[in-house]
Amino acid sequence: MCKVTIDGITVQAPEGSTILDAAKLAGVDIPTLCFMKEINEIGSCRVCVVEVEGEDALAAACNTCVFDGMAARTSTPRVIAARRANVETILATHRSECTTCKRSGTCALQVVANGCNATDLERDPDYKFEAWDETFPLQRDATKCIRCMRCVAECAKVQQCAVWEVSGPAAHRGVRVAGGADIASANCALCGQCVTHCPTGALTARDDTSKVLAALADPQVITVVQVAPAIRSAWGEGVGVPREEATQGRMVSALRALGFDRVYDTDFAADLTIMEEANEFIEWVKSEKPRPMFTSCCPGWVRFAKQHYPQFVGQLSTSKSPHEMLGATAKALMSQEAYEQGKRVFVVSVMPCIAKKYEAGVPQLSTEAGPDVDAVLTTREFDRMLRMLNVNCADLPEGDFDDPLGLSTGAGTLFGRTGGVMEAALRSAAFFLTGEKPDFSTCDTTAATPERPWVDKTLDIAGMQLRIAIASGLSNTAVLLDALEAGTASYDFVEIMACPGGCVGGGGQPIAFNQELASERAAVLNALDGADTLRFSHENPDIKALYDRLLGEPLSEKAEELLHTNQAE
Ligand code: HC1
Ligand code: SF4
Repeated sequence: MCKVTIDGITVQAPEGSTILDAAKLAGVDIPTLCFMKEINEIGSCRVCVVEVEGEDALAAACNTCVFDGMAARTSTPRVIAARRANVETILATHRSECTTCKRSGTCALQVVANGCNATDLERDPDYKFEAWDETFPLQRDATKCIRCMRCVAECAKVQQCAVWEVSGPAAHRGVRVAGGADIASANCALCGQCVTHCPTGALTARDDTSKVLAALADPQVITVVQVAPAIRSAWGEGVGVPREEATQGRMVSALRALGFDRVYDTDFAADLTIMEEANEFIEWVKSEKPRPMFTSCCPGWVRFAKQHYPQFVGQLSTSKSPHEMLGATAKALMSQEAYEQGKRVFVVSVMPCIAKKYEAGVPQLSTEAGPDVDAVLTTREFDRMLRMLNVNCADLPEGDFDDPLGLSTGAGTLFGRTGGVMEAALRSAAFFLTGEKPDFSTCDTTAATPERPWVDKTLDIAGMQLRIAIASGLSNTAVLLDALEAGTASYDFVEIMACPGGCVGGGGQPIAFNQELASERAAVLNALDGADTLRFSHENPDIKALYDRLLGEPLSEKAEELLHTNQAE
């Protein structure tokens, strides 16, 4: 232990702690910008500088280790002046347009600049605008990049994709797509983790709100909105409604207040996915097909598999992801009547995800009624629309989803967190195999470790020993896939989610600087599941009604036509 004094407060800090760690123990807040614990500790922004007694140079608190007897001051006039000068250097090449920037209000640079009174600016007007494909779901504005390297580290270390690099001649050195590639061909999984870890507005998602507003204003269009499981855990964050008041019912009323004609629930379609996927899995385990079968509802994972592990693509479930299933079903049920009225159906998905914007445009994910989904909004765009239309979210009444695609079970809700698809699928698969409700939970699995960063379990179902595994985050996924490839791990069924923690931690979720909120949001979904009277997808009465009315039975010809696709194509 080291005895360390920060601003006159003495604490005992473990050997190897940084000044930032010790300050935390002392309850002293030091601003940071580029720092991400264990991911980006390069001290490049110099915002966290402090004065260490007996040393001439200021030290970066994020990567300077403490020593026994160290005394540091975090807000001397010299520190404040240096911090302000460092921030002003960043601002000199940053195109500040805070009134219109998408990150206004959640921008870490804005907060730090305000906090150190950085007002006396000499701006470099020679902003480096760089061409970018405006149709791509991931957008980048180089004039707002502050070269903190957080995206570089997040993409390479947490998501294994290494899309970004620092390159260019000295005067124009900056973050670029690696190898000078254009982003569309750069093996980006579209997980959006670089966006949620960017401190400024340099990285954003393509904005599709105008497209949706145009559909809402068109009297010839019947607008259908559906909302992903994870949205109900986070939508209040961007409109200032506390988590306990940002209920599912208020979320439904908020969507109705935006003017959508039908408000449906992707959770319903998650139950539908389970009907198909659980039966697909049962057929799989009874066959000689290669193991494991992989879930395929996360498009970031599907892109990653196609880009980096094509040998496993043929083992992806053919069940479409829930929002695609809901879009296809809504259009199958509504298009004829709409056509007779001279109208068309327009399906909008509100998703915590950027890759869903890509998925909606995949040609195979359409039927004769057109694309399953016409537009995808992230949670942030949903919140932006609520602010645009001045919806007073805190005062909204509790609303109910519309029939017949609105009723869901707790199993469907669990899709939004890591392990949820597996849990929902096994609840029903076990019932289909044994005729009895299982009493196991996939939550009760082995613990993940850095060397083995996934969880697994062997289940005894109907006399079969079924080995399952769950991973989230693409670096973790890569370790699991390498183990499968090497034969050091072997499973029957594997769930992968590209974003750490699953969709609750998705790249389209509201951004809170340096806070990882996935577990807090997952707790909301677990509570909804626990409180639900229906907790098995196959017990959803509206799912049964849909099979009676339209689909026949799971894996029927009609179900294959509407609800399945070939990801290997
Ligand atoms: Fe997800 Fe899914 S759970 S992919 O993680 O299968 O985005 O929430 O909507 O479609 O249901 C995301 C979340 C979401 C689909 C479902
Ligand atoms: Fe990397 Fe994901 Fe960002 Fe693509 S979206 S650049 S894979 S972090």
